[in-house]
Amino acid sequence: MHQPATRHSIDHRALAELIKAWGAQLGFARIKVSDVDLAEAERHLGDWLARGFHGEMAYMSKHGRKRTRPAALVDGTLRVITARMDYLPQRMDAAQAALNDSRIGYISRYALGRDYHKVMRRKLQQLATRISGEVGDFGYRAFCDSAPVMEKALAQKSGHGWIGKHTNLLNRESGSWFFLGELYTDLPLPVDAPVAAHCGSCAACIDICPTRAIVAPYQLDARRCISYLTIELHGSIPTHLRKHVGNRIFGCDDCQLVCPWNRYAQVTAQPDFVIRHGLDARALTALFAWDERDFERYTEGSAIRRIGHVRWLRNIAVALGNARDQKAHDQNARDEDDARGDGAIIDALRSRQTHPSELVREHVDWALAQHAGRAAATIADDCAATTRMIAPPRTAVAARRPPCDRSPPAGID
Ligand code: B12
Ligand code: SF4
Ligand code: SF4
Repeated sequence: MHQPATRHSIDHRALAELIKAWGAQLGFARIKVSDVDLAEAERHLGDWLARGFHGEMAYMSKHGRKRTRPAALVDGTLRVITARMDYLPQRMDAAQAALNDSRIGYISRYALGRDYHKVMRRKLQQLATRISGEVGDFGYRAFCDSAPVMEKALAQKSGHGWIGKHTNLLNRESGSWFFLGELYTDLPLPVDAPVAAHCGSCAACIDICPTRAIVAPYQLDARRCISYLTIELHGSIPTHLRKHVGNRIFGCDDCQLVCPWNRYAQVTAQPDFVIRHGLDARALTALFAWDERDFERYTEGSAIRRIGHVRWLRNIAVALGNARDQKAHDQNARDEDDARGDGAIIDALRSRQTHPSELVREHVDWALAQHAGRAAATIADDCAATTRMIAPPRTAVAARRPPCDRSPPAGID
């Protein structure tokens, strides 16, 4: 039977290779090792917090130096075993198609399958168990977006890729559609080197961002980011940003969809990230009809559940306010609601006008006002067009007509 090595007899170089091989067997795309010097990231984090870019995310500021000093979080930490796992559940053109159809609820690709926090932490725990089978007891803690950890900076230092201008980590082989996780450890493993950045003069992510949240390369004002607005924010979505949220009801992927390096992204092989309940392309009206029990049932084991039913309705109300009656959509209708046109959207919104939550009611009222405003604008446009068609502007008839009553002027059949 295999005997664990004693601490002083461990060949750490060989062990690091073994850990990487086990990681691959567990489904990680890559495992690497970082040291614990995060001085540069600490400076950037300090600036980011000082500018208030974290908004309501108090957890980003409340742990002091623990976030940037791994040994302050877990005593004795010498190295960080960094892991990434691909999650893209389908080809990117399917994502783009859902985004382009304003009556579909767009859910970020990362949240369509099982909650990644659970998947990653379970696998990191399995990795730790295999390591202790080799070396005996050792000091470690597993993290995935679950503690004050600078995950991107640690992954960047250990060569998983570079931090792009959109502030996500990406690399040349697989783009950016992956999660990050870590094992903080007291094993003095050899560290991996960082890789060069390859954004060059590209600024596609900055240009595409619907809410102008990437205020400068590598700097994200989270308060404007749709991911923050739809997932982290508890209260009302600022009205000036609602139109720009479009049909994104949970997170946002635009800056990743446009990134040229994501042409090389692979669809995940992880069964855990397979799309559940057709959530990649469900009609907004169908999702809005979920009651609390439906919400609990359909989001079981999913990252979506953390926002709760009220914020789910808040987000969908905004998207319904932005949904357009496009005839083209009817040809792609996926269910009956979808085929009924704008009437179904208005009916759905009205059905929530008396919802017990003030937050929901306020967003529903906003959404209905959008449709009313658009209807009025359409009538005014139609009127102007009709007026232009029926008489030259300088004729007395055209000048005297009211803005629009949609009835043909006298003398026109
Ligand atoms: C807070 C948070 C958010 C916030 C803020 C995002 C942010 N950029 O900070 C919000 C809610 C907006 C968010 C959104 C998303 N998130 Co998030 N989020 C986090 C979290 C918890 C902390 C990130 C953090 O430390 N921010 C602090 C600031 C200071 O860091 P930063 O913006 O990255 O800045 C760094 C660099 O840009 C650079 N820098 C800063 N300023 C400057 C200036 C110059 C001149 C230079 C050169 C560099 C530089 O240094 C900084 C420190 O390394 C991490 C998990 C974790 N514990 O790390 C997940 C995490 C970053 N999120 C993740 C994901 C998947 C997302 C979304 C894609 C989800 C979605 N589809 O909606 C979006 C992407 C939005 C975006 N463009 O970043 C993944 C990213 C995986 C990857 N491949 O990078 C993580 C790592 C979770 C995980 N375990 O997988 N997220
Ligand atoms: S996730 Fe969306 S809103 Fe946030 S920075 Fe990227 S494109 Fe902008
Ligand atoms: S879109 Fe361009 S600038 Fe943005 S992360 Fe990708 S390569 Fe870098």
